[in-house]
Amino acid sequence: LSKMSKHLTLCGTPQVPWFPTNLYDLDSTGKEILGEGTGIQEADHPGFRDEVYKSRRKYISDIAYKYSLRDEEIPRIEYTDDELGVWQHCYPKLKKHFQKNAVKEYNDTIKQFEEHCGFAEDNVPQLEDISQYLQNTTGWRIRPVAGLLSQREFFNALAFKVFHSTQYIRHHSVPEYTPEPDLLHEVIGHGPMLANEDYAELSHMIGLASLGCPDKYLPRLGALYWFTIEFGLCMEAGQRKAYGAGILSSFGELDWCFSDGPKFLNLDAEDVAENHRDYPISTVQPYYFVSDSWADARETIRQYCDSIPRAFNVFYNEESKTVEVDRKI
Ligand code: HBI
Ligand code: FE
Repeated sequence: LSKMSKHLTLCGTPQVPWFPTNLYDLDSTGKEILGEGTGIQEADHPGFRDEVYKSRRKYISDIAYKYSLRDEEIPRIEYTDDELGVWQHCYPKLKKHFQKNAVKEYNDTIKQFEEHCGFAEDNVPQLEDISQYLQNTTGWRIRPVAGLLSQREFFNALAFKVFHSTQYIRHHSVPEYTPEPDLLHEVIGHGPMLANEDYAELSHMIGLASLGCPDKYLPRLGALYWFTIEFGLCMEAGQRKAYGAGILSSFGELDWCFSDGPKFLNLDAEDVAENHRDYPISTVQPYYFVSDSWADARETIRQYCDSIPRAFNVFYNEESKTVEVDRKI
């Protein structure tokens, strides 16, 4: 109750849900996993009958549950031959698409990741090495998580430049399919872009806007996150290029997105938040949103975030890794 009362007096409005104001507050979150994170329930999950795989998932999930942001480092995983095999199959094959279809910023950072974070065709990178690199470039860091979090918890962390990343790898029987975010989606899709300020700022704005926001805005911010950070495209020298992690980490999305199949709409944050909240999560996207530039993407997201009714403003203090809350007069 003390936390709640502190925020309540700070914000002075009864309907403000609790939100973290210190990086280490996040250690008390991220424990409730939606979907298959804690064990594989769905019979259509490729690992459903594989006891070895299920105990492997539990072992890796336990690392996430035990980890604290105050710890020296995220424990390193000795990936098995099966897990390395999935990486060796996917990473080189995905890379073939990037030169032509990924934004320049992505291609620049992938080179850095190969130099500094152990990215190689025959090596699975460690979350700790990526987190260290991010902390030294854009100030972002990774926190291991066992699976999908609530939108409230996932977005709260973005306000502190914390990206929750899974550490397990999809089942080796279908290397090109995963029913849930796995290490490949996170480190090939999201990782490189979090090292770029223009892209990382989009996630940070959404995170800050989510702090203590009324519940009804979470699915709206979710749609915004989905059509930018997960499936966004940006114009580059007159060509559409992908920056969304859900595109860059998926063979199906890359093939479809760069075919003449999908519709492409101009990114308008208000339109996305109000009219595009019912996107499919297990098939390719019927349409994508494109921005003319990073500045355009930032501007429309900022405008929407500023329009969310909240009796206070928040400011992220990079040095102290805290969020300062100022009541609007
Ligand atoms: N949880 N661990 C995790 N990773 C995500 O990408 C994630 C999540 N919870 C909610 C969520 N994403 C969605 O709201 C967004 O993808 C829109
Ligand atoms: Fe993702």
